[in-house]
Amino acid sequence: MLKIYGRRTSFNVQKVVWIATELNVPFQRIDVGGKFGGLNTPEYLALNPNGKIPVIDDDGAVVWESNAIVRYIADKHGKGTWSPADPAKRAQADQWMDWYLNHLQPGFMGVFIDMYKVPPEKRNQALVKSHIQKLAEGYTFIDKHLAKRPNMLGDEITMADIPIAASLYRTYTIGIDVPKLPNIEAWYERLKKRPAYAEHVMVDYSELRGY
Ligand SMILES: N[C@@H](CCC(=O)N[C@@H](CS)C(=O)NCC(=O)O)C(=O)O
Repeated sequence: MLKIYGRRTSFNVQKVVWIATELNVPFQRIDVGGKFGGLNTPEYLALNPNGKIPVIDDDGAVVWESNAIVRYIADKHGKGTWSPADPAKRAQADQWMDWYLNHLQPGFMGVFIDMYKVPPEKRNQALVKSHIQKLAEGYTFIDKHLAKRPNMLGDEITMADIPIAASLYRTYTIGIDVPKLPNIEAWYERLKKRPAYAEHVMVDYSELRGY
């Protein structure tokens, strides 16, 4: 059976359990990281020498880096649906997953790490402001894209949606001002109705707050 290593409050673990659940893939999730620790043991480092979560062990197929895992699960269990069969569409899915990493994640994770995890008096406000600005620019770009289609690649949800869509829950609950973006807001409302998104992405992360 597919084993997914990583605590449920980890954003990068959430991407993986979300797609596995959407595709009805049975899995066992093992709590490691954060308050559970366990990332520095020889056994864990043999699985993921990078010492981070998530990592999967799918009957001997070991993969780490959450976007690579999302692609693996989509290719194995959702070819033609969550992983587009058409090479051009597949490349566009990769394009948006890579765009997320390079253009949205720095602002998104920056807000989380430099604002949420830091006590208010220790925050670098200029740095936090620049993360929020970058995040707003990224979402404004996506909002224009979504004006013409309901999901990143068109009518159907695919793996291209996973990283950007997963970021929305924290963005809208973390306590920052986000510009009014109607297409993103409508997309988020649709996502919240997906049982797998509600169960695995809309997870209380308040234990990670750095008071
Ligand atoms: N690029 C990696 C990032 C992995 C990462 O930084 N994971 C964080 C959690 S989101 C982690 O392992 N934190 C240490 C911990 O939870 O103890 C991925 O996408 O998988």
